[in-house]
Amino acid sequence: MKITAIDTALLTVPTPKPMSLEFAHHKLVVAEISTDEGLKGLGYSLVFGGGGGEAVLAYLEARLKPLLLGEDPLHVERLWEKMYRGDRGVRRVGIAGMAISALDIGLWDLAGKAAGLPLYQLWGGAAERIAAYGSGGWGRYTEKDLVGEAEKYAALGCKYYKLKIHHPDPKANRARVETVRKALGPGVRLMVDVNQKLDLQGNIRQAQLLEDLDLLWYEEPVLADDLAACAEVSLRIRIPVATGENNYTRYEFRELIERKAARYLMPDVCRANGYSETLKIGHLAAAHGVAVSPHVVHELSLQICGALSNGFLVEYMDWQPPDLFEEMPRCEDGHIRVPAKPGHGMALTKTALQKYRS
Ligand code: SMN
Ligand code: MG
Repeated sequence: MKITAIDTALLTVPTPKPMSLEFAHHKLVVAEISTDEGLKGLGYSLVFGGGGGEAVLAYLEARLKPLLLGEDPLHVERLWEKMYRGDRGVRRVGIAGMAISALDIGLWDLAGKAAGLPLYQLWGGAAERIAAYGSGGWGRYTEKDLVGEAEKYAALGCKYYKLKIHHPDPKANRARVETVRKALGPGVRLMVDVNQKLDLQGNIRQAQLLEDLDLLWYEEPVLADDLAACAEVSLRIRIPVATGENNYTRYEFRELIERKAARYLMPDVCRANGYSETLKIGHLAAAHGVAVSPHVVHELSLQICGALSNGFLVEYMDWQPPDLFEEMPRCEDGHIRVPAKPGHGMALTKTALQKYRS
């Protein structure tokens, strides 16, 4: 089989309320890989909030696409290496990592379709239904928005809900967490997300104020670049730390593991150089008894959790308009079934490209 064309597009997709209070839209960098045998693979990278989407597309088009044209798509590992080693002066993080991710996801979609298997089964098959946590709780939400969103996920059976703690006053963050906890009751456990906004002392103070609330995890305490600081937070606070959505390679995750910087690792398949690298990160984590809870894009991440015995929760953000994908995996009883179609199972609707093209 040979790759004959890669058609790309940048989609700008509006978000619903209350998410729109924080982000008006997200962008999707889409790559459809065609072959001489008629089989096609869909790859995309979700650019949350949209910032940098144009650059991801430009790097993919100019530097990566020429490396794949004419190649056999079933040699995914070999093609991943070719892309990863293509520009040694550009580290495969940030924009370049997101561009490789889109193509790697498209190559795996093709491989799954060629094998006639959903990816989680091709990769070993650990589970076909994955527990999901409701996620959102952004800083611009009022308490009413916050509780409304949390209750919506609880009504779908989700046993966990994650909110942001972005207020500069740690007591205000505590009050928001308490409000949600009171509204949901003991049946739903909470997680909090700092999104890199604090330093070591700030985290120690904030975490102390939250310690009695039985939180499942305390997320991304410090700048994602500073793995040493994350390790120090992990050592000094009593809530388990989760991190990884802004870490990109097996090497960064190895260091997070070695430094015992987190109890939960959260690679993002659209950032961390695709399914190929995320699977390696997942297996590395398994060797150290660390759980993997992939970051957002649950529709794609389900395949990773379904393939890993140390796969934990998928992050469920229900924001996609119904005319974007043909079928969006739905949450029932707090769980989402891994798509059973060959490949990753996701397809854009016939109208999505026209309607959302930037
Ligand atoms: C988050 C940040 C940026 C994009 C999507 C989601 C957030 C999370 O940190 O973990 O949900
Ligand atoms: Mg986060």
